[in-house]
Amino acid sequence: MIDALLEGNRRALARALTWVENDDDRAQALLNEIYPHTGRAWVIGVTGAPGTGKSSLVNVIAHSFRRREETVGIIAVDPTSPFTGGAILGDRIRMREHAGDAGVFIRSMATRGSLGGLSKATRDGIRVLDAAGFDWIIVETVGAGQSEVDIVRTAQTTVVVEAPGLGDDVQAIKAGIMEIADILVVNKADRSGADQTARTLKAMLELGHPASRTEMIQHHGQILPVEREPEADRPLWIPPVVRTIATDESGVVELIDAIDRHRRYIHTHELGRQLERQRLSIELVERLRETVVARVVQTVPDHHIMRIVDQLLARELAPQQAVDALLTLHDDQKGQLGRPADTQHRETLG
Ligand SMILES: Nc1nc2c(ncn2[C@@H]2O[C@H](COP(=O)(O)OP(=O)(O)O)[C@@H](O)[C@H]2O)c(=O)[nH]1
Ligand SMILES: [Mg+2]
Repeated sequence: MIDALLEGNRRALARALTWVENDDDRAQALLNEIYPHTGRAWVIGVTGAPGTGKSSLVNVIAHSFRRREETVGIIAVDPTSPFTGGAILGDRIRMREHAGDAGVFIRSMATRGSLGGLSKATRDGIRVLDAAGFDWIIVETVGAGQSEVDIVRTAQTTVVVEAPGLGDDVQAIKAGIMEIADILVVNKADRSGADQTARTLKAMLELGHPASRTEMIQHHGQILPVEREPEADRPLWIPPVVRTIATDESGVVELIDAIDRHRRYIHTHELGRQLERQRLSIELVERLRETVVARVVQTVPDHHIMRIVDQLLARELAPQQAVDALLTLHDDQKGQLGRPADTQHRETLG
């Protein structure tokens, strides 16, 4: 299975992605094995409000890369409507369009379980496509909240898509995703209001919007923006505003050019490793949090947890004391289940 995947076998790829999506036990074993073969693809995140034309754009971006004989893996994540609506249907149509082209692989990820689970599944899905040898991986996600922002942060180049006429405000500002945009796209440039939307975005950038003068730093697992003065040897990346019409491919050459320029910027200034380090440390803390919570919930019996909730209600325990109590219960429970080595260690310590 691993060999087939590394050779880019499509059936192995589809199966691996299903395991990842379902959080199957086999997924973890596979991911451990393929990890050394990852880190080669360039990941593009495409985000924006529903209906802005993300899927249509991803489609034409993929066509452009294919014309250069570069391969493309696509993951479409739609946390808002996993089983209903046009998203999945649209992706079916799209898949048919690329059918028979071994250089494109498209997968829709449905939401099962927590949003934390979704960003984990997306990251793992990216690694599966990466190991299978795709040059580019495009992740399409609805920009609606923090969890989507987290998903987008796994990308090397983030494209935020706007469209005129979706509301009075620029959607991305509301969702707080402007700050993570490397490239801003005003799609549906054939519609009236496109110029106004582009002007609004440019004005925001010129006003010194955080995106134009800050960089993110990783601090104890959280990303914080820091202000940075321009340096002679490393100019700031100012997100370009690109106008496109996804349905007839206008502006797509400019968009691809912006993506290429952004990738070159990161290479030229040797930022790749530093940014990857940030992404990995954030992922580490996220996974640690998820694993610790799962372990505690697994080992501590339900009635103990309920009793702690009762104590919270009765104001006998403060919330942080409740957490400490749960962790103590977890440690005790583990002691009772007792591996001999553990017990010995405890006695030595005791
Ligand atoms: N007029 C116009 N319609 C577009 C354009 N791009 C996409 N659409 C249409 O907008 C609708 C939503 O597009 P879709 O790609 O599914 O948006 P998504 O929800 O952001 O993925 C579809 O009916 C598209 O055909 C465009 O540039 N101009
Ligand atoms: Mg879509």
